Amino acid sequence: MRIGITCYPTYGGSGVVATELGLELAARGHDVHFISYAVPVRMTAASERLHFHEVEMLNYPLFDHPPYTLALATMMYNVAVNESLDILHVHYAIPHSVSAYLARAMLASRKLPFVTTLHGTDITLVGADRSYLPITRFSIEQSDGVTAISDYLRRVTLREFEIKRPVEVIPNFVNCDVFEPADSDSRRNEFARDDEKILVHLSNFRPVKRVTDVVEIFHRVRQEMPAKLLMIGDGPERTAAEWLVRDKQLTSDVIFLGKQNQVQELLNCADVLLLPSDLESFGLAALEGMACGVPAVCSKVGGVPEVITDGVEGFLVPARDVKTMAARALEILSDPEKREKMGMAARHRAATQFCSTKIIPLYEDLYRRTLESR
Ligand code: GMT
Repeated sequence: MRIGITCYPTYGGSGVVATELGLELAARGHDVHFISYAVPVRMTAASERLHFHEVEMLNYPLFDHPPYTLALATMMYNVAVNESLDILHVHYAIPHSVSAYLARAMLASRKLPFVTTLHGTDITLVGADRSYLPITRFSIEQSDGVTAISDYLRRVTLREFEIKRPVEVIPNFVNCDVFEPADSDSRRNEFARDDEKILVHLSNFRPVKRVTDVVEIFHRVRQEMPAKLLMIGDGPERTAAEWLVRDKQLTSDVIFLGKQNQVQELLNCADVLLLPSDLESFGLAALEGMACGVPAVCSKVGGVPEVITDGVEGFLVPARDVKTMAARALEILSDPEKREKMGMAARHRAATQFCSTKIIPLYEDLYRRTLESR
């Protein structure tokens, strides 16, 4: 198939999922055309089946807000015509599904179905804003196929948006050959001494991620044992987190690594992953850690319980309860046997339920069904 994929190219779960999906589809012989305003962060591989089309914006003084939705729709139309696309797959409803709707309408005689994948904040935060709700609902209803990355998100979408059409759950996935437990080449020694434990956090440092809670949890752990915290990512809450690190006199134990691409190498150094978000529709970072054999301590919110069973692959704790999260992290870190057992369970769950080899065929099947039904 010739597949157009649109996503936000920035550091965020939906862009990561869309990019990894494109890479996997290309590896399986499909022609994949990414259409966005920048090359997606994890699109590091090059192949004859992977293409990128940049949406360029006309900056005319009249426009206070250049109309990206229209520029994107135009580029979708152009790529569809020039590359004979069979289908478009947009990740994150706003504004991508609206652009896809316009491109499909412009191509009426050729038929260009589009699939929308909902990721979370497009529904829970942005889409639920009353100013965006009607057009988000409209573009979801108009999509030829709709998927949500967890059953939690499917239920919220149907309820909040009163969607009448079916929404399928296709969970997020991880390449289990890339994200796998460390061998002897682990970079652990770059960050910690042998007697120190390593905790890790990976996100875009948005307020919903509660990165200051990560520091609070680490502070409590650090009072009990020698440890280091790796902070992977960047975003609006980094300054607050750095301030708290200085305030708690943890500067020599907390390492801010910024945005990284080869996150598997860093996850592989860790003993436990912290994800204390206020909300997660899925929690891709936790899954990537699990595939590397790292148990996670997460907030019990949204779709996270669909990925982690409390006490098996990690622990689920009510959001903002940093005291219990620290206690749970210590429980793992102070008991090597428990850490080993949970790490193995985490890897097993990731490999048996969320491996890309299991999930990518579900998307291929959806594309085929969507094409047949048009
Ligand atoms: O969490 C973010 O801030 C990024 C956001 C996105 O859309 O890029 O992530 C959402 O999609 C991820 C990939 O499907 C999920 O793993 C995250 O749980 C989800 N974030 C939230 O629901 C807050």
